[in-house]
Amino acid sequence: MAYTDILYEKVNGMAIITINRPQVYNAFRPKTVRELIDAFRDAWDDNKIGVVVLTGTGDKAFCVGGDQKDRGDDGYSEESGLTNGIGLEVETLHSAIRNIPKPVIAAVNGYAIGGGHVLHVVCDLTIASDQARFGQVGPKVGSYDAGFGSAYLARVIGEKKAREIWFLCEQYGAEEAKEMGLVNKVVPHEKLIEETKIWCEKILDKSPTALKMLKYSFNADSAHIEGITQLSMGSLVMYYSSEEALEGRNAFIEKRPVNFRKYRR
Ligand code: S0N
Repeated sequence: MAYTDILYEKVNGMAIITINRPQVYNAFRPKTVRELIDAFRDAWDDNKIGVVVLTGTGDKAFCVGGDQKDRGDDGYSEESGLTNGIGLEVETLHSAIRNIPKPVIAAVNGYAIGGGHVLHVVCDLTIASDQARFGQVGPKVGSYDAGFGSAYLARVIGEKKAREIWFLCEQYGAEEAKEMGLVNKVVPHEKLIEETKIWCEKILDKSPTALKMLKYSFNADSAHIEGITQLSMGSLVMYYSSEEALEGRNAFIEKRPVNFRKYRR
């Protein structure tokens, strides 16, 4: 597959996948998600690869979720040609990140927001630049991820904090994210890739089979969330075509305050 939306390189046992849409803060469209799945598949199949890094181009953003400018009135299906779901294969991407039998490290270089935040949550480890910002925005823009994005997040940082993140839609700095247990390490911005590679080297020194079995055993305890994700995406496609959800998308695109209060009647 020829990539336009991501960069993909393999160096000394590491596969580095970079979301490359800086003009929209590395938001993803259907093609981006397909390319990410393809790259994870390639890293999965390549026995020389022992660890995968997911990051974003530039200083501003890791990924800010679905591209709101590409979102139609009933999801993203026009562009993707998909007949099911919201038109973005995010559930397949989440499964690829979770099930690839090698550790995946998110190197968060800026905003990790919305669906972009969920991507780092499902990675095995997260190393954050001190400039990184974390948060969910679904209830502000007429969307939600009620699978790994919420149920698994609650396992990582606890129910109260996970509910706060989704219900208030605020942003959190890197140090605060570390205190919550949302990231493993915070490093000065300019050291992010260097430190991530040091972690990769440490992982590459370890037994690949032991790492694979440990990853599978960690996953087993939360595997049922995949079913919740499928239900979530199935309901999201219906929600996306509602006037209420479109108010969220339109307010963001039109750069105006959102008015969800009119739907509380
Ligand atoms: C990222 C934010 C906080 C940055 O704010 P800041 O610094 O004030 O910059 P802006 O001027 O707002 O943005 C800079 C430029 O980037 C564009 N842009 C930003 N985000 C997006 C986006 N998601 N899609 C398209 N363009 C984006 C801005 O428009 C601006 O460009 P110009 O100047 O040309 O207008 C802030 O921008 C922000 O909050 N963005 C919204 C993020 C967002 O809505 N993400 C989608 C969130 N969705 C969910 O959370 C739903 C659940 C979910 O994760 C999911 C699950 C399954 C499938 C899809 C999704 C999904 O993500 O939709």
